[in-house]
Order: sequence, then C-alpha cells, then structure tokens
Amino acid sequence: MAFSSAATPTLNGTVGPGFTISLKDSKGKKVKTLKAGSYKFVITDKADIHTFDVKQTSGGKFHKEITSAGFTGKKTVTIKLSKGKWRFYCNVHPTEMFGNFTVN
Ligand SMILES: [Cu+2]
Repeated sequence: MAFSSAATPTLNGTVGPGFTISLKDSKGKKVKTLKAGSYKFVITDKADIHTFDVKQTSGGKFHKEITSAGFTGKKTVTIKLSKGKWRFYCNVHPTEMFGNFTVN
C-alpha cells in the first residue's frame, strides 16, 4: 500500500423521516466527542421540511447549513472542527431536533 497521510474521518448525518436527526461515526456510534481536525460530513436528508446545520456554540464561530429546506438527498462537505462545543440541528425545528458534541 502506498504511504499516505491519514484519511479524513467520515461522519454520517441523517435528518428525517419524521422529526429525527442524528450524527454517527463510521462505526455507527452517536458522536459525543471528537478530536479537533477535519471531518467529512456525509449528510442524508430524508425530508424536505428539515435542514441539517452544523454550528460551533463555544470556542469559536462557525455555522453551515449543509442541507436546506426543500432539499432531499445526500450532500458531503468537509469541515475543520476546532476545540469547543458544537451542535447539529434542524434550522426549522431547532428546539426539537438537535444534538451536541464536544471537540477536544
Ligand atoms: Cu426540522
């Protein structure tokens, strides 16, 4: 095998159907803590009424709406996560549909 730098880890996010949202690692475990660095977010949006947003809530400022309302399907983006508190959520239903994780 060719010598190469470590691959960017993949995180799998799903929003919908229904009022559900999740973010899991490549082993299928819910994301609770991550090491700082770049991650490939693969988001599957199963409902056109929801969004999948990622936001840093402490330790820095970052916000990206990866999938928007009206969209269903898959999108992949690479995000560099810096130390702090992070949240993924639906921007239409932010108080019902969210999860938090910590980057160390
Ligand atoms: Cu929603």
